[in-house]
Amino acid sequence: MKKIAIIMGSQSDWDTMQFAAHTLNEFNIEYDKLIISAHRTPDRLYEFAKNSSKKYSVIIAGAGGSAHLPGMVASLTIVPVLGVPIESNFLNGIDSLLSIIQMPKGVPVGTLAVGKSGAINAALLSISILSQNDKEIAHALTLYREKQTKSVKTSPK
Ligand code: RP5
Repeated sequence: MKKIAIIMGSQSDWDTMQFAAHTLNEFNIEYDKLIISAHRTPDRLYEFAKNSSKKYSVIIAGAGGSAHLPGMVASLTIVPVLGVPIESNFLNGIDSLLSIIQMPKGVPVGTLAVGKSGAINAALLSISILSQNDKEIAHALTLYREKQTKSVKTSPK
């Protein structure tokens, strides 16, 4: 089975992107985690994206600020790209969010929430995509949702 790729523009993004990795671990889904910067390592980006369809079924891409990594990767592959806007110092991630979400028509990036929630949901959405062709993953995701539902108390403490 093809893996998931978790890519990020910088080491500093790992504080957020580790939550995508933890979530994939919970489901025993194999992934690679890679630092690929669109502006600092453009050749690495090109190499990765051009070969990505051989190895990966979904790419989760975290980036902050002028966050062009997810869009650039999406321009070079038809593997689905899920973008996670990293919470930046300047605008708390609004800059990252708008950079990733505002892809002009033709090359989509599925954009998740800013920060930890986005990283976790990018992993869950990847799992949901995989579950369409894998009954075991579908079952695990259904159990995850049921457990989550049961964990919600009817009244606050
Ligand atoms: C982006 O610039 C990265 O995705 C990161 O969120 C941001 C800041 O990077 P560092 O200066 O911390 O390496 O490319």
